[in-house]
Amino acid sequence: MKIKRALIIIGSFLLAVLAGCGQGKQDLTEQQEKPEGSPIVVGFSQVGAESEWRVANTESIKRALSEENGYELIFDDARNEQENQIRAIRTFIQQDVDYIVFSPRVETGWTSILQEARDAGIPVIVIDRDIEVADRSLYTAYIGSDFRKEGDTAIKWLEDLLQKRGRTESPVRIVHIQGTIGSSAQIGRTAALEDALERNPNWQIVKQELGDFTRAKAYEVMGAILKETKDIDVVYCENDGEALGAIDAMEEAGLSCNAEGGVIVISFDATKLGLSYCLQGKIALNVECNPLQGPYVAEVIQQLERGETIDPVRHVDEAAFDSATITQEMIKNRGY
Ligand code: GYE
Repeated sequence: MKIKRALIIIGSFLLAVLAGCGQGKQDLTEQQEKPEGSPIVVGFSQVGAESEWRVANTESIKRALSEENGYELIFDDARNEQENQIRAIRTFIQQDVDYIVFSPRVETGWTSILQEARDAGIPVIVIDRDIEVADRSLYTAYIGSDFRKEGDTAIKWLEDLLQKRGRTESPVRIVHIQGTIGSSAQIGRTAALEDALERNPNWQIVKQELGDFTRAKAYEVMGAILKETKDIDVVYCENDGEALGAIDAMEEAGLSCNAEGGVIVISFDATKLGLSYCLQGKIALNVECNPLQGPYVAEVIQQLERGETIDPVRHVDEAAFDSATITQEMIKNRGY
């Protein structure tokens, strides 16, 4: 049964319970009962379409929250602007949707709009990147990745490889191409590298540049770096798009990308395209970041509809792919 409907039917007792969970409508006087069997209305603010990962994420949400599955999805693409996301969420509140789902561009700056959603009694589910708010009860659930863990997986792999090769003292020259600054994906993946720099004094950052999670930007910044130096051991890219752009630029400059004596490229996402580069050996390690979050969102909504307690934080399962062991089979069965 829908939350709004349940509130109307069961009245103040259930309201008190739900209000205690920070999820119920605060003011019942203006609520209209919805006819039985009407769809669950969800407003979804997607950050943009900057990468293959993002496109797969959008598709997954659309597929899970489809009309056939009993939803009416109002989709908004924020074109990578936080202001647009805030505007979209405000519109969802005005439309009195049943749930708001959004994938935040950056972690900060959400408190007031989430207060508005809470005042309207609309549960908010944050997906993909997380947010930072003093009051955690401003959102009902978070579904996404553990980005710090992803970064640590990549770094541990690099440390092991360099250790095996006896590269513990000679300088290891690293180019770092970052994702959208202030996004959880950037923060976690960057933090893992920065911590590793502290414990590996022979690791040196040649350049740290902004790639904004796009192939075009990474191609541009990598091209500029290569005009200054080609003495590079590792390129740490914060997603597949950036890795592909950096590889394009390196190959044009005559560098070879591979873990066996060439430039070691590290990437995140493990999209089909990214993994095909891994299979060719051009991406040495690709850490998976699972964009297929639609089924998880649908599950949380269904649990809330049934009035069940939900997991406030849900991290999706993720693996990593090494160019030395990846097979065509692994890529073939991939959903994105
Ligand atoms: O890695 C990148 C996308 O937030 C996990 O954003 C996401 C990142 C993903 O554009 O490709």
